[in-house]
Amino acid sequence: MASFTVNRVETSPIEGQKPGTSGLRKKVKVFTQPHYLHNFVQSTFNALSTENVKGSTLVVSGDGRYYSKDAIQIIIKMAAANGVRRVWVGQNGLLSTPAVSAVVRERVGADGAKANGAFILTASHNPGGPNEDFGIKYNMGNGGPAPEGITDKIFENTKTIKEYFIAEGLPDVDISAIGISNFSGPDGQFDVDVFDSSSDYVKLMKSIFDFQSIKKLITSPQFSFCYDALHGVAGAYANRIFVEELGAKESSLLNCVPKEDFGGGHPDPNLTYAKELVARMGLGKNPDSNPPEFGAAADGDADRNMILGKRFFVTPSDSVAIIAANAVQSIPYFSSGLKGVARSMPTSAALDVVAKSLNLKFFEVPTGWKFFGNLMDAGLCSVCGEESFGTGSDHIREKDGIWAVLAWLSILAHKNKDNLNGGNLVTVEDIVKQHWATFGRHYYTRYDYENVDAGAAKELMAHLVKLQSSISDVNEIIKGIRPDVANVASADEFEYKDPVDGSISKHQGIRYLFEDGSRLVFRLSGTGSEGATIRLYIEQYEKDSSKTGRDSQEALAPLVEVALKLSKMQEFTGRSAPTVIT
Ligand code: VG1
Ligand code: CO
Repeated sequence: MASFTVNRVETSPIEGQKPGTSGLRKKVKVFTQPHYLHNFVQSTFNALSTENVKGSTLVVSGDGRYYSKDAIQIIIKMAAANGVRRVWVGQNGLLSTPAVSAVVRERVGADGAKANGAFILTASHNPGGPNEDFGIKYNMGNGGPAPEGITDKIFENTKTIKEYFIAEGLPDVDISAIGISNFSGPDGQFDVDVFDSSSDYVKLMKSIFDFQSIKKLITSPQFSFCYDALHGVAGAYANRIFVEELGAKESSLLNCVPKEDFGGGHPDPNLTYAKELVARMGLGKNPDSNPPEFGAAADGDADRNMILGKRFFVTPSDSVAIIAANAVQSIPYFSSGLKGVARSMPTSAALDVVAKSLNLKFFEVPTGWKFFGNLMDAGLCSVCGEESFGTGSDHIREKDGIWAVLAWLSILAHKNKDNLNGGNLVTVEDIVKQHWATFGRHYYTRYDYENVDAGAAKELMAHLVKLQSSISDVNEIIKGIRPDVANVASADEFEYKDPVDGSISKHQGIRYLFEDGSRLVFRLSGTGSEGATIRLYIEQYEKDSSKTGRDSQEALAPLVEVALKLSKMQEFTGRSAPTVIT
């Protein structure tokens, strides 16, 4: 057994190591500066309680983006030096974000160990490569992202750090080969356990869904299927689940080989960046002529999902509402009922309407998955979602891209259980339109202005807050822009009091709430690595089922005009159009 000693390295604080919506995300060039990653990892160890470090079990893996392999070796050496007992690494350093959550919650090591926490190495939907982004975040023993109490502490530690500990002499571990390596250090034995990236996750999915009925759907000649991993880590799961377990054709998988640079693309599953899938599904500029019945895509770390039907886009806000409305009948895991549902504030109120009609507990939380975890741990929430292509449940404590696809396939399988021998297929579009007919439709769109000048973005937000002091002035301005738009009833900055631990999160987005239920929301992104990204969310409710079939950009045009003029978007940012419209 190789032995190692501990090196104490002097360091000094590095500016800007504040974790954002989901961890610390920066350019690779920033992360590879001397001490940069080390400072953040040591600051995290120092923010945790002793039992989560000394003698603990730590998962370290991620979406496989550029710099992950080096980062994993550094974190292993720092874990050893800080008295961690064992580090678990997915083969080749690959674990999707939901799989990390599943591993933390479910995996039992050969020696009976359970994980105390995890470092997830990902910048999610941001591009990867030597000139692109890297990221790191810490998840707790419940499998969910560290709450703000911990991330604030980490940030404070980064501002005062003087030293870190690393076992420089520990040899690099071969993370391409499954197996356990043992070492001995000053605190005793230290192990690195490299394990199969997908087996724990696949086992969990099989315990939630009825794979037999999904397989019947997928292998039926009436159905066709397509999945695009955008070269993210979802590819490591897609073949196992969709092809091996569920009988999909190999040709139904697009971009399912994980790549360090995501093939040069932007691993963000939306109508702009998932171009190939969008075309294959008969949407976009050069649509294929015979699209599949169902298509889906994932982001870099596979926690996001985009759901498409034949020539049809399902908004993520509708998706979570439809899953909630159909979960009990279609998904065995939920057969005894839902404990409650939750959405992030900017997500449309489609879920609210379902919750009301099914008499379910309902919660509205700030953006970012960490806020759902407390609700789930307290048994208050079963299904939740965000407008940003994030959907999930209390099976883990992260959003889960493949879970969302399996949920949709389950709903389709359930609705078509008597149709697969020649009857008319109930399609994705049918399900969504039926949902609108029952619950009404929330027209919804999001405008993203990426990489705008940070100062200008702040000024725009300050302008919007200032306007809120007089609603009558706001209504005056709006009447001048579009007299056909309803009056604003109230306006505020969203603030959240966690019903479980009472913690308060302020400044979580600027809201303008209209008398007819329409909403405008403005937020600054907390996941970018450069400049600022302004997100504008626009929503309008239509209850009349004869009016739910309009094109959403057309239906929302008056509100969009109000939002852009009220915020003085072009004046502040110099942008005449957003970078991405969803
Ligand atoms: C974005 C989304 C948010 C999501 C977060 C992390 O945050 O809006 O809903 O939880 O990304 O998702 P922001 O602060 O940029 O708006 V992921 O897949 O990047 O971990
Ligand atoms: Co992600």
